[in-house]
Amino acid sequence: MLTIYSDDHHLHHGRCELMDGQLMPCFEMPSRADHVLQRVKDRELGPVRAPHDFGLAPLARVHSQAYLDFFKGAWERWTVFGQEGDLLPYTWPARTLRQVLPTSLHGQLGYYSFDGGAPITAGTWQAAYSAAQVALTAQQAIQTGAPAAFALCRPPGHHAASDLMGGYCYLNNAAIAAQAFLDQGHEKVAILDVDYHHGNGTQSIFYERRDALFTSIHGHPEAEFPFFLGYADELGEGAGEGFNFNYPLPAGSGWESWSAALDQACREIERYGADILVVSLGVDTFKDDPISQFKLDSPDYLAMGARIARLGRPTLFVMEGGYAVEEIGINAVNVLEGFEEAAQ
Ligand code: SP5
Ligand code: ZN
Repeated sequence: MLTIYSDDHHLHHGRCELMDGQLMPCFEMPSRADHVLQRVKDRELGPVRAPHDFGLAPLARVHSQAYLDFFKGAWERWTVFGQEGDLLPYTWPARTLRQVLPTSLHGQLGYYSFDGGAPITAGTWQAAYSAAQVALTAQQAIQTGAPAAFALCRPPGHHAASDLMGGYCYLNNAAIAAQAFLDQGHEKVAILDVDYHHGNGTQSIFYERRDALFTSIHGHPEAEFPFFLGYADELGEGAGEGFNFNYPLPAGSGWESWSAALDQACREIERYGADILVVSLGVDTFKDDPISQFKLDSPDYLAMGARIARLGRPTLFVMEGGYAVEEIGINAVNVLEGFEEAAQ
């Protein structure tokens, strides 16, 4: 399988995130992608290529222009304050407040974010921009005939909505690629989000549309980030009604219940008749993940890939979460190897 990868992800290394009530060192770090790349090479998964540059237009198909402009310019504005550290938001337009765009940097950052978990550093824009190009380059490989490809994206993307960053995510790599498939002639794209956390950004981007089916298996939002989306009764709205399926599972879930949810999601994808599949590949479902509560073990990821292969669709894998850094390469590449083994 072809892997697309850019070294630019090293430009993004947040110092701190606000999580569980405290400022903590970021769990989302450059060594994550380094380990995945190393495993791709060790296992001789296939060629590794650098991304092409498709520019901003395909990003603007998913994100608002105002959001892109803000994100691109935020660090420059922050340096004017003469601060040392990363930029984090601290006030959000919650209930009773107005959805109004203030002029101040901090006001605007609150407007364009939903948590304190996505720090902006000097290199964050470039890293996120390149990650989106990684996804688009892998998408193009499939568009031109490859049966599958792996977009080794970092930072991840599935929490980012049209005009919101959060949960380590800035640009929604999977949604940008899915939209590119639609813009290039596909009519039905299915997204399968297997990250431990609900892909609230991806869901919201496609919630009122029927040209993309969103399915997600994740920790129950009653008890898990992002808390405010990802419930089973979210089925889509308007033209998108019936094209959104969430499978929230309790803490402690292992392969038995997780794979039963995967079977259900796969059945929906088959019923939908997707002509292309985008997998938001997070491996923070791993038993030793430091911020997650599922119990998948490394061999389970081989079975996950095999089940996905049985869908028989051209498949784009987009890297999302996974914070057990030592094992992230084994687990992510196991999905890809399980897929390839079963696809033959
Ligand atoms: C892409 C992705 O996986 N983003 C995840 C962002 C999660 N941020 C909040 C994590 C809260 C973790 N709470 C863990 C409690 C265990 N002690
Ligand atoms: Zn996650």
